[in-house]
Amino acid sequence: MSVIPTTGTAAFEPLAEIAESTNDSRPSQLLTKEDCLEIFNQLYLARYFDIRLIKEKKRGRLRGTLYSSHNQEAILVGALFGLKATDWISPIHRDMPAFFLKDSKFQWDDPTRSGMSIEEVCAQVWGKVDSPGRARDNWSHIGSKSKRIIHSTSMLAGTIPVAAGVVYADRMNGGDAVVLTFNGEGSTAQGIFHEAVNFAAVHKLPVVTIVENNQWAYGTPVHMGCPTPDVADRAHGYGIPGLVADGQDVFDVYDKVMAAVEHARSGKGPSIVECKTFRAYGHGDHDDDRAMKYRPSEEIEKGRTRDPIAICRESLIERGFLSGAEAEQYIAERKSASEATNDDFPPVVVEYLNRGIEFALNSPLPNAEEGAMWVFKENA
Ligand SMILES: Cc1ncc(C[n+]2csc(CCOP(=O)(O)OP(=O)(O)O)c2C)c(N)n1
Ligand SMILES: [Mg+2]
Repeated sequence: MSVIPTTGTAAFEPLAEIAESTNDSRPSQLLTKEDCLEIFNQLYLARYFDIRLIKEKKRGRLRGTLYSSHNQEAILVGALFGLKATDWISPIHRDMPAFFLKDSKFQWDDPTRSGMSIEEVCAQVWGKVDSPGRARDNWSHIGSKSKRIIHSTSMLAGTIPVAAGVVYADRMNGGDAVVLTFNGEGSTAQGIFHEAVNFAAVHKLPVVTIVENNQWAYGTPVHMGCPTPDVADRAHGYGIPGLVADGQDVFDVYDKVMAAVEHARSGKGPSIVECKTFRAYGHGDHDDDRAMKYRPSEEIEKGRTRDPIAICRESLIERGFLSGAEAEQYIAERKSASEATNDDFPPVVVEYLNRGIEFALNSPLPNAEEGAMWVFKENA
């Protein structure tokens, strides 16, 4: 994996260092054993959330469209792990776990942390009154100013200009916040993507654009949406760095995003971090059967071989952080929702999500009168 060649000016030094650094000097090598095990648990949590929702829907306990993040969890966990609580994020449809993973390092249950609680997120998924969206919109269409999560919308790439504006304002107020915007590779072909990244580049705003390149935008393959070999090549046009990360390797994502975050925080401006991955299922669950037809079966099989949980497990064994029976305790990798059971996941993960689901099931539906509220300004 390498930094895409840029103009080679000194402004890009920290990112160039990452590309050239030896294994020992990468940011992830400074992570402690506890950090690494926490990252491993977060991967399990993101995977379990996905698998459990698929099971819940099959049981008829859930409605709505599932945009699975299966096989893409390392991007969310690796990108979010090194952020400060004061940083902003801008997730989209495939990033549901980002809402509860933000600022969750060792403090999943802390109500004051700068991320949504698992209860809030589950209530959102179940369309209940205690959710941020109060059943008014799609699952991922939520945000929180106080938790520094930019409200997700359906308009692909439409939140990047919002993100740029938010950190522009933060800088003017003396803050040092960075924003991570998450986007599919298909979204990078939108006009607004170019406008927003250009604006961020001109004003040297601390905007890190994460591109989750899962090779498909609904039924459109990446080569029909992007003419360059890497989506990160688009960075050339804005005079900003473009990095390519192995999206299956949580530590490679962490390294590249941390380099981009440091670059942004120190005032050197935005960058693009493309994370190469593969969409495990259909665009949404309504598209699962069709996706088996428009994508060759060999491609699907190959794209799902490098499971992020397995790759993280191997790294932890290599670093001596996992060994013996402990290393083989919970084998969740390469299992579909119908194959995986609770025994494939650490109990802490299962219990955490159970609490969220329990809360959602017990939360009431909103009153019907709410349907006409908040469209126009309400009288206080
Ligand atoms: C501006 C805009 N055009 C089209 C759509 C419909 N749409 C929703 S998701 C999607 C595919 C997005 O692909 P990508 O950006 O690669 O993200 P992925 O779903 O693969 O994670 C499309 C075409 C939309 N929501 N917004
Ligand atoms: Mg895509």
